[in-house]
Amino acid sequence: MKISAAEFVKSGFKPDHWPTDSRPEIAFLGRSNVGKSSLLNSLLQRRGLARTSNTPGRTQAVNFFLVNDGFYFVDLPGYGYAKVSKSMRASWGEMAESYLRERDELVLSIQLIDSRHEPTPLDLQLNEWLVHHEKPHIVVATKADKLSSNQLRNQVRLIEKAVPASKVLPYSSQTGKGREPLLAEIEAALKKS
Ligand SMILES: Nc1nc2c(ncn2[C@@H]2O[C@H](COP(=O)(O)OP(=O)(O)OP(=O)(O)O)[C@@H](O)[C@H]2O)c(=O)[nH]1
Ligand SMILES: [Mg+2]
Repeated sequence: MKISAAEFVKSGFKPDHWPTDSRPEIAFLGRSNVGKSSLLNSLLQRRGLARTSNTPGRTQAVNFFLVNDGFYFVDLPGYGYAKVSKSMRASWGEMAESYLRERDELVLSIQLIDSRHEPTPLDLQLNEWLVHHEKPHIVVATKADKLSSNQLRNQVRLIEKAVPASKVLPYSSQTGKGREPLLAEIEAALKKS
């Protein structure tokens, strides 16, 4: 898939702010600072389109980016940022949760997990939620450039074991590794929609 155009459209803090044109949507989910906005920029090859930061919780609203005038990339707030977290609801922006629950336009959820670490309990909880609700999804192991190829292989295996019902793809927003296979997954999900 070739990206010919990409633009920020809007930030939504509640469902009536979401686009109403029924174009299909691809959502990026994962804990704060895992690299959601960076992944989105890397896929679109547009540095700085989605704001990235070292400060966790940078993305607070649901941000919509129109791609090729045909579909949206949706950058969701990160979870695991609230100080105390007993459940996904308590720890994660309510926006993100209601988006996932209600959004009919959602054709693919891209769940990001940091390749350097074991999935967190919230990562596992979200993954189980996606599997249980039969949401089409893929897991991306982020920041792959921070590991040697040996380490990366081991970490991907570890993540695969933790999310056995999901496909796992390594990715580096720094080098673009994993970009083509992930774009192919996105294209396939759009074709099905
Ligand atoms: N080396 C490396 N650093 C990365 C990669 N992806 C993201 N980062 C860095 O990780 C930090 C967080 O990235 P963001 O893309 O802002 O993370 P986010 O998931 O959108 O964070 P929130 O919006 O706070 O939920 C930034 O300092 C990025 O530069 C990657 O593939 N490789
Ligand atoms: Mg972000």
